Amino acid sequence: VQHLDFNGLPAIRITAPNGAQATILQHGAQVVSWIPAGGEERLFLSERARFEPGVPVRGGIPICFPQFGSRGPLPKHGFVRTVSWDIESARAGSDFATATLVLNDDDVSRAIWPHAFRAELTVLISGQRMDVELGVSNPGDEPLRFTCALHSYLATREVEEARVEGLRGLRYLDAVRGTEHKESGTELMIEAETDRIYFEAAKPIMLAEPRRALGISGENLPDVVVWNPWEHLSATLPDMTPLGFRRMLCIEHGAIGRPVELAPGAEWWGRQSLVVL
Ligand code: TA6
Repeated sequence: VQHLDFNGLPAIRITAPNGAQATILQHGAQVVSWIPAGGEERLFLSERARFEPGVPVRGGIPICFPQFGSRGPLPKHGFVRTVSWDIESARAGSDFATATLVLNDDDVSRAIWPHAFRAELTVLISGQRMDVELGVSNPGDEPLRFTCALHSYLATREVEEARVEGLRGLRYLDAVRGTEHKESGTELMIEAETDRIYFEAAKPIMLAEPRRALGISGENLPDVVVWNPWEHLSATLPDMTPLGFRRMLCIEHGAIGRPVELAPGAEWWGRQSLVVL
């Protein structure tokens, strides 16, 4: 376990004995790099990402909480992605490494969202796999209600050559057009701006590229967002390079369609797992 400065922000790097490695910023508890054992970087991080307190970092796995997107009164994607989390623990075992970061409510959070909460982000890497788990507990005396997502920017060599499999038959919201559909294809290809929320995706998803593939599965995170800004939207994002959109595809498990309700004293967790296939 190594503490480091990552473009000016404090981070920790966990490395398993088999060489698998992940780097997590305290800013947003955001995973910004994952390299499986003997492999290559699997997360996209924009070359123009900004690394400043209060600003979201473009790439890696931002945590959207307690609101996904603009589906409510809070700032877009909530507020935990732009504040500093504490490192609770980090260690390596015989074939894994893990770290947990925590965030509790404080004056700043209560001014935005007037609730007591405790959030924990645990990253566990083994050879070819990374589990990212968000845990939330309600220490207050009123119910908590939230939506969330693990907004994973997966690296692609060339997004137009990638296919997303495992979505067939799912109901989805096409957020580019504002229309609802049922997925009829066995493979989704990314050839234009794509922003979809697939609901109740029970089966694993696969991101297939020529000569490599990644399996993506969720537990307690029933919905899956697929997002690529493509050329025009990307050009309006100052933290993306002109060709950056070709090197990424966001596939994000979340609890979006049905908010999570936590009674006083209750706990919840949701996990997304990435596996090199
Ligand atoms: O997850 C998809 C999405 O909600 C898109 O609509 C897009 O706006 C994206 O997130 C990125 O949001 P951001 O606030 O990080 O620019």
